[in-house]
Amino acid sequence: MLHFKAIPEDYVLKAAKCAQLALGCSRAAHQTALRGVTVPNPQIAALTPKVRAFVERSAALCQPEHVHVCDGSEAEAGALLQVMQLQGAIKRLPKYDNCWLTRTDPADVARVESRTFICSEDERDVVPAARAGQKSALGNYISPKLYDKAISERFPGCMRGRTMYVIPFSMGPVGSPLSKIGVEITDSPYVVYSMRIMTRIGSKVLEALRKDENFVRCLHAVGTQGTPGWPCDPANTIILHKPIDNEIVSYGSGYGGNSLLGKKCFALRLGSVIARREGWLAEHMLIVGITDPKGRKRYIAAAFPSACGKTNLAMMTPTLPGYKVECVGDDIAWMKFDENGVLRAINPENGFFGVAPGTSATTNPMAMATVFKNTVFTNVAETKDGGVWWEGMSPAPEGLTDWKGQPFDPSKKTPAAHPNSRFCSPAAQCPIIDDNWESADGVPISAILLGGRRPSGVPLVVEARDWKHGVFMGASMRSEATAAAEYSGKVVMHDPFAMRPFFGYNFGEYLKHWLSMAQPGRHMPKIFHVNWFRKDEQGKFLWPGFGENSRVLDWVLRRCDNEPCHMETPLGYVPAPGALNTEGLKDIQMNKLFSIPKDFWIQEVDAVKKYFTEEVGEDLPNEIWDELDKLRNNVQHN
Ligand code: OXD
Ligand code: MN
Repeated sequence: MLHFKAIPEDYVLKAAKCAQLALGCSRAAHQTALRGVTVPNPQIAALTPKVRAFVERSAALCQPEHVHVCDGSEAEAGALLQVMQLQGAIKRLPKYDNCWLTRTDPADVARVESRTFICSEDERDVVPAARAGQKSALGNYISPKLYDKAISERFPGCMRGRTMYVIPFSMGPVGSPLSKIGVEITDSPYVVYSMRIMTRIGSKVLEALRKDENFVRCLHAVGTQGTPGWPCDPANTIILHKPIDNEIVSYGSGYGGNSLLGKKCFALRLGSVIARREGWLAEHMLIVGITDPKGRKRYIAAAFPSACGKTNLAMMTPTLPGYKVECVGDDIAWMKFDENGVLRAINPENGFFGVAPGTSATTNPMAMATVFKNTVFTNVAETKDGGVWWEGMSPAPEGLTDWKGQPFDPSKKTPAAHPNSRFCSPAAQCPIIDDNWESADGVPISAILLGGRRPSGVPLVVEARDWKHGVFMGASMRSEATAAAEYSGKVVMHDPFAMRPFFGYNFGEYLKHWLSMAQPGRHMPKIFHVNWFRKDEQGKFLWPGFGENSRVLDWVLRRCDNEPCHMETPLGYVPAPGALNTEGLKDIQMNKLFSIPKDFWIQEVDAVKKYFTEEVGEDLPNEIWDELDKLRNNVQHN
């Protein structure tokens, strides 16, 4: 709970009345409107007592000039765009339909993992045994005392002179038994506009709250430093989660996962805690539907770290004849076994916040067909005809303006678009959005893929022998760092289940939770590890990737049918000779793609052992130690 002093009785009513005028009217007009207003605002009246209490406490703390409760209407969206243009926060991209460009402060361009914390009374709730009292790679702990201090040092008066927006939002289709509701309070119209793309917001959510009053409280403020169009406070940025209170508090950054609190903070960090409590899984996974040439449709979920091709796989254009891919989601899956023992998944999001660089008509034509309407682009380059450009889209056109607003000089090494530049587009616009993407029951999951960027040693695809082995594969995942967070360089990092930055609780307990999913009567999806990124000695990719990954999916689905098209290796099952359809592909060096170099794997086992020992310790389930021993043994006797 946040504690603040009481506020004058009619403060919110006055501010809310003013908010009727807030979007697009002058400061003087607001001040006039604030004087002596007593008429209850219908939006305020629509708030449930708990939401209203949260709004009042937040207003007392942040002292905004106005409060605006978002109804999610088109008129409101138009007004927000107007406000942002006046503030210099966005500009229209005349080349497209309702598309906008934002340039952030250059110091606020990615998630900041080092300033992202989980709060609990007991550190062990958050950090595995081996790291208690120390810095952990698997969870940043903050005590309740420091949590309160962090808030009291940043929030008092931080919205003075600004509008405080109240965004009721639903993660998942409104009313689905798998969905959850949040209320985000923010002083950033960019966040409001992005949240209306990324989640379902407004009056229909308030309506749902009347049936079930529970919601996650999300408080966000950008701070008072930064560039004129992009206020932020990089020196004091902090992202706090308190699972016990269903609370998220974020200060100082307007960007992506730091500020669109439904995404990483709610759907993954708090989501993973709620999922464990309620017996389901909240995962960093895309969800995709695949129809095979026989017309049978299956769904798979896939966990890859940030910027490793989740959006590309989720919208893949298969090259294998007769296959069709449809997209349910590109980043997050909430999955629960139903009463028939089938794992069913929803995409809790409503839009794509995709990494722009590398997206092109060749790599992801469906994303290209999605993003040029109703989209907010952030930190991409601008073309002289009012369009956008990023590295990998096409040859660089003349006359680009780079992501910092400067003329682009191709002779310099710096990119025109920031490597973590993004598009934020409504999912419904994707030409291959799945018919069931908003199904209240979710879609049935047949297989789970895990993977990362592994330039050497790791085969194209390996099937886990069973669920336990699959959980071990997830626990030992590693991947090259990307630009989605503050890391730099091509260092290979441990990223278990692609969740390292997103665990809401002790990773050892997370593994136990995954292991506990295997229960009699349940149809356990098969688990596979894939690696599209293996390179040869010259640094050239060994596998063409993108649409050609349909060949791997074909094998995966045949394995889901228990077709005996596999063979055993020390790592698990791989395609039997000739079983992976490579027809029509040239120069594929299958021996290199699937080789299992003994020295590499002995080192890999050592690295994973070191990681488990140093980062997890006694919280690591015995089953996972057993699997590691099995792997070591298999590799040594290979
Ligand atoms: C994302 C991420 O933005 O994983 O999806 O960083
Ligand atoms: Mn992600």
